[in-house]
Amino acid sequence: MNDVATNTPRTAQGYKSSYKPIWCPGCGDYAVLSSITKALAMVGAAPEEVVVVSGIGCSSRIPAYTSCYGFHGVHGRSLAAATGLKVARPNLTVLVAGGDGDGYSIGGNHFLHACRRNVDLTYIVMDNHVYGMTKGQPSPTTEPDWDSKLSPGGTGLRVFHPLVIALAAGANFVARCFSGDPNGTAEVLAQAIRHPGFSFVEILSPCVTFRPEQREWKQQVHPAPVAATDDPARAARRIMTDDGFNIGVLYAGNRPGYPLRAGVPARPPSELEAQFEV
Ligand SMILES: Cc1ncc(C[n+]2csc(CCOP(=O)(O)OP(=O)(O)O)c2C)c(N)n1
Ligand code: SF4
Repeated sequence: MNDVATNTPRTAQGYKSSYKPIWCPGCGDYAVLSSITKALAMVGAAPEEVVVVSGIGCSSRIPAYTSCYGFHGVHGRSLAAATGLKVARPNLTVLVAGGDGDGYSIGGNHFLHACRRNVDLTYIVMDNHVYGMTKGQPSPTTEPDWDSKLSPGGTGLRVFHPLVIALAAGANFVARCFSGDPNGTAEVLAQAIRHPGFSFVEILSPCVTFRPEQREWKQQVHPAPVAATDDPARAARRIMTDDGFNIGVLYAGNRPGYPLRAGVPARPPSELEAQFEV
């Protein structure tokens, strides 16, 4: 984590903006927003020293609902923008938020390389196994037999396994959470923010509109039966053989993060603009 902790006691409310979220009633993302603001209060980072970067999707609306700086970017490109930001301004706490379509489909390549680079970021994916914003197309984490108007009979495609892929690609912290457990999720997010290097937190967050059956996740999730390991191969084996509903920190590694040069003076925007004048 970067050096932004202060002695000022902070409340989750202090990280919320005045904009009212427009998610569907019952969407899991409301609780994720609340967990993010709780985690930031636990960490104690000043809102003006935190940036929330996102792509496009229902979940990617998160930055607007926080009082931190925000960047609502291009679909699938949040990690590229966040990596550049963190390298240029290492003293900022940078969170990246989005959906499974945004992060694993169009953004899949950035996901792999963000894990590999191990820049000190916290990547939060609200996984609802569907493209919510564009009205219910299957995503890389959609079950192969999910039958819908847009995928009659199911896609038949094997699902993408984000947690194991993150481990193989070099992420330094891997966790799975459930939006219906906002306090537990906030604790994990606070750990993820404090952990150096690239932290990946996958949050099962139901899309009640296009996947109403995901309301049952509440009965299916359970705490991971063993503590987090620092051995990526062991973590991968555990994740490959679990039921997909183990909640908690699953891997906390010690790989050195991408070297960041703290203290590099920020350049005025006019100087940067001058470089791109044609
Ligand atoms: C380059 C580009 N391609 C496609 C889209 C259309 N698009 C917007 S959101 C979205 C999917 C969002 O799904 P997901 O990331 O899973 O987030 P959710 O809405 O479920 O939270 C797509 C395909 C776009 N905005 N830009
Ligand atoms: S469409 Fe789904 S993901 Fe989007 S706001 Fe509604 S419930 Fe949430």
